[in-house]
Amino acid sequence: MIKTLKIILALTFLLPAALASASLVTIDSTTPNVGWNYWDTSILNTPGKFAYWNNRTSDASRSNIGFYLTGTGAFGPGGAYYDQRPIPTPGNIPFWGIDTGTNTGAADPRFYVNSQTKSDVVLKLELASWRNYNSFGYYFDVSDVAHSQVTLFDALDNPGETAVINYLPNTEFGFFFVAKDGKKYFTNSGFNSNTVRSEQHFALFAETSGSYWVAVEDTGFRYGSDRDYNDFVVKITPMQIFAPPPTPVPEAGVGVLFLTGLSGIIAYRRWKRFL
Ligand SMILES: [Ca+2]
Ligand SMILES: [Ca+2]
Ligand SMILES: [Ca+2]
Repeated sequence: MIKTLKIILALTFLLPAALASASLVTIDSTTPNVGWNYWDTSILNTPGKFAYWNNRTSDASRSNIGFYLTGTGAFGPGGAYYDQRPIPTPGNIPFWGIDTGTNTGAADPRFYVNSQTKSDVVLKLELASWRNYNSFGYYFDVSDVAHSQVTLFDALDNPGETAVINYLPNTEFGFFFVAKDGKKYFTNSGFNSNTVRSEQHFALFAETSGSYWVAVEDTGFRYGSDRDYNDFVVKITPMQIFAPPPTPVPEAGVGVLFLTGLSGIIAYRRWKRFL
């Protein structure tokens, strides 16, 4: 009995922690029918199938963002980009987009992020002939896009370099990208340069850990784009900056208990009754 209760107690502590990390970042969008899309690695065998980022690339074959995240194709053992694979490999994690109806798997033309913390950003991949020219950042005032842009990585930054997104309390923010040809892209694609307006050049993938990946396509869809979304890829990890104060332990002598929530306290009291 005690053993079972200990397991319940352990799960009670783990669950709020998991929920807390998952809720550090939310996605803001007013587009109908959007949500997280789950995908099977088999779609990668058929370019154009299901996901808007699943296309034939002009880099080494089988290297779009789906192959990168799953460490397969050109990112698998013996592949042309094996040494650029992510470690650990996040796998076929869900992407943000239309998730119901006839357009399931299509891009959401407008989305923002809302984070409860500041975040670590790591530049992970640049598979693009424009890699020494492109730049990337975020905009923190969606009503004043022109004056609220913060560049995180400029043209000569390379994979492995890091940056930080400052804590933006209760603020929607988006990402922007400036390509070699001067075209500018935003996660709200209505702000894009004239000739590429409303094209979604970002793909957002989420890990259960709370980290997320932003993958960018750097070429306008009417200007020879291959829509492989591997041209510029970052991993973003929210950092918990406000630790809740520790809850006083009601009685001494039962060991050190890290009770962080009401459910933990209730579980503890129920456990005590069995002693
Ligand atoms: Ca670069
Ligand atoms: Ca591309
Ligand atoms: Ca590419």
